[in-house]
Amino acid sequence: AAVDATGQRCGLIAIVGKPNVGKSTLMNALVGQKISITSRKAQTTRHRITGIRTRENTQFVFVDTPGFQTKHSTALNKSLNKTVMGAIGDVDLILFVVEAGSFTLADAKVLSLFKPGIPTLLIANKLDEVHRRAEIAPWLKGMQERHPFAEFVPMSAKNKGDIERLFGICAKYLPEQPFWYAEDELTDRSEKFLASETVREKLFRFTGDELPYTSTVVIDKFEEEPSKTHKRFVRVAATIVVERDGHKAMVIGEKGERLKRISTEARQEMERLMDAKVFLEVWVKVRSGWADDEARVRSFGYE
Ligand code: GDP
Ligand code: K
Ligand code: MG
Repeated sequence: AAVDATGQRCGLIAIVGKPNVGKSTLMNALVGQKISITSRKAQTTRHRITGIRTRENTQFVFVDTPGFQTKHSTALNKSLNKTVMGAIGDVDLILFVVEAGSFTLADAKVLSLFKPGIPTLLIANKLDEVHRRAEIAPWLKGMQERHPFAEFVPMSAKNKGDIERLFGICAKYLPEQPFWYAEDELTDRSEKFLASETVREKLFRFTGDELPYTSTVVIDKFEEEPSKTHKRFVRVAATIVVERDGHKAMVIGEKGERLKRISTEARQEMERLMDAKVFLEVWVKVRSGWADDEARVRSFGYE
């Protein structure tokens, strides 16, 4: 390979796996900031999200992806899977994330999508939840027989030491070329996009398992206004779209308590993220069947 005169390395690293294995948690730990929303529910991540981290002469451009959906074939799920496929086509390295010690049919399905030739690391995440560590070695040996992984990385996305080690491993696979982004850039996503994701995360977090995944958030207004009292002032109006009247009642909660909590926490997080004073209004609307309606799925911002 040609040696780049700047001595810089830079490349694209896709984070891929079935739902809930910790992809977004890993991405946020690598970026050092919360860029991608996380929750214990599948379908939390619905878009391709780029997270950037520049360390000395290396720029890591991570791509977090939705978990590959193998269960229901709605228009939304098809769109999510397309996003995953698009993200793994042309990268320098794939981080294939599974839960340490486990390999299910859903994991196998994801692995079968990989084109040969792209170096792939097996990230055996949530090692902290494995109580019988002795079983990991034979499990890794079995994984070695399934796929020619470049390396095995048993780790916990929550452990800073493991993240440090992972940076060292990833750097080796990135080509020598000048940086693509400014050194302090963290994501290629807009503040408006991050605002809608923030509302969606709080929605997922504060509604129990009773709220189906077929809800989404649309930003109706995102305007920065001049302010005498604040460095930045941003006015945001968001609509939570649900499928049924019953779901709407669930989101609003008794005397509006739940919606208030969602709004307050979302606003606080937006203020941290944007370093601005935020005025946030959140509405709830019913649009039955939107997740099965291709045109609607597109109009709500999915690819
Ligand atoms: P994704 O769907 O693959 O993006 O998964 P998320 O990042 O949203 O994480 C799913 C759940 O797993 C969340 O509740 C995380 O807090 C949890 N999680 C992620 N990484 C770890 C880890 O290393 N250890 C443990 N114990 N939990 C983790
Ligand atoms: K999740
Ligand atoms: Mg995710």
